[in-house]
Amino acid sequence: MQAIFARRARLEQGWVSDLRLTVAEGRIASLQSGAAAKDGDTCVDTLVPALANLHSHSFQRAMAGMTEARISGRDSFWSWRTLMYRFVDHLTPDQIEAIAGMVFLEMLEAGYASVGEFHYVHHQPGGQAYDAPEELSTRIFAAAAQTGIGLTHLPVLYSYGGAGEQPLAGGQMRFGNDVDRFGTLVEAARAAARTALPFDARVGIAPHSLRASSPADLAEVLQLQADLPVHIHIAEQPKEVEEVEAWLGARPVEWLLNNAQVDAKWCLIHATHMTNAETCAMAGTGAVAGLCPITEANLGDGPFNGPAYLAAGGRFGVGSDSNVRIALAEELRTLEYSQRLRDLARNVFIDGEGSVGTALYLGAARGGAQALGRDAGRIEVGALADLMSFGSSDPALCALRDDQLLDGLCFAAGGQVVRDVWSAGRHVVADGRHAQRTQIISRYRSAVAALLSAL
Ligand code: NGQ
Ligand code: ZN
Repeated sequence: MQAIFARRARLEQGWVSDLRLTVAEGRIASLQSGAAAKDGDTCVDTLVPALANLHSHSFQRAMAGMTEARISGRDSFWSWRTLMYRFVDHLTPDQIEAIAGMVFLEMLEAGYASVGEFHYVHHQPGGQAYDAPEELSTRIFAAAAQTGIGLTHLPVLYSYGGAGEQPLAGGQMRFGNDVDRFGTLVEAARAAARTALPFDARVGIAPHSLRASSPADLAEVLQLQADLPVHIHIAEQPKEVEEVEAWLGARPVEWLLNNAQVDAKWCLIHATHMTNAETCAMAGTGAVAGLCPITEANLGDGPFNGPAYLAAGGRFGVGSDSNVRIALAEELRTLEYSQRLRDLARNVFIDGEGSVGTALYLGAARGGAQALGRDAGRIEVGALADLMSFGSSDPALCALRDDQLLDGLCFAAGGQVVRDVWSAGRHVVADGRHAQRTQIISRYRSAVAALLSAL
């Protein structure tokens, strides 16, 4: 049985001092505050639940910084996507595994304990399946197993090139499956996950978006799903909203809520462009809004409608999506700042009064865990031991009271304050570093060098 001793910790009821926490079989077995440390305990400064990173396309990390030069009169999400598809055309299975390893390492060192990998590159360039259709899923599993991150794998159904059942084209050929072929892939991935990954791993499903699916396919694919997570990209860009409205006669979120049983196992990624009515209706479903603030800023998507959503009781979590940056506090800070810039106001992403950093951090911990189907996001007996420690003696934090520490973490400190991360009890980051950092980075360097020479 491992034990952690924390000078202070944020439990559900609030901050406590001198917490001794034991872990058995990946879960929190006991909690005692006002305790003394025992020999062999891992001693930390400040202990909080670790966040889930609920939305990632790991391969996109390797193109970070390559799409920031202006190439046409007006670059957009769509011109970024054209470049991304070109990049996809060259990735090999080894490269996909090496890049995912790097990304999962960075996520863990940033303070995330788990990731929702929204995985849509399934096939060879041109679209032919690998001998094992789940080949590239197993590459993601290998990266997760090596790093110890808690994986919720989300194989993606991507069947059409655009709204109205347009055919797939170019780089999209590697993504394509019909519902039958997708069902086979999901079954194979689930079987492989059982042997390759620890008990806390999950394999959900992800219809990519309304524009890459059809109403009939969506209804069929949702039958594959029992209680596992369902993720979908939705309403990220105005053009997508217009196209879906012209095709289906309703805005994307409006249409989805009217045509699928959206509930607490769903995660709606982005949900940027919603009317107030859609925002309130979505909040009422219990689904999680999967917000990706850094990527949404980078791609010029727009700000999420936070005030109306939170007032209606909506749940949210954060993801690093394109992985142009992997930085936990920066993700939360960017979310809040997107609201301030739009509203010309301060302290916006909170329902009611109080510490915005606490509302952002603990809200994202809860919502992220829900979206990944992880019994985590809080420090409580029985929950998965997804934990993060940070050092409060950092100059950016040393003047703060306990109830200000998460404000300091979100708005004042750099990522280096993160000291330890446990994922389902696996102590994957100690002293700010992952044990396999050096090997994972050198493998990544070789993989991207090979990829660049092929581009
Ligand atoms: C994705 N990215 O799945 O990576 C998409 C682009 C698409 C974002 N939506 C691909 N940010 O939309 O087809
Ligand atoms: Zn995405």
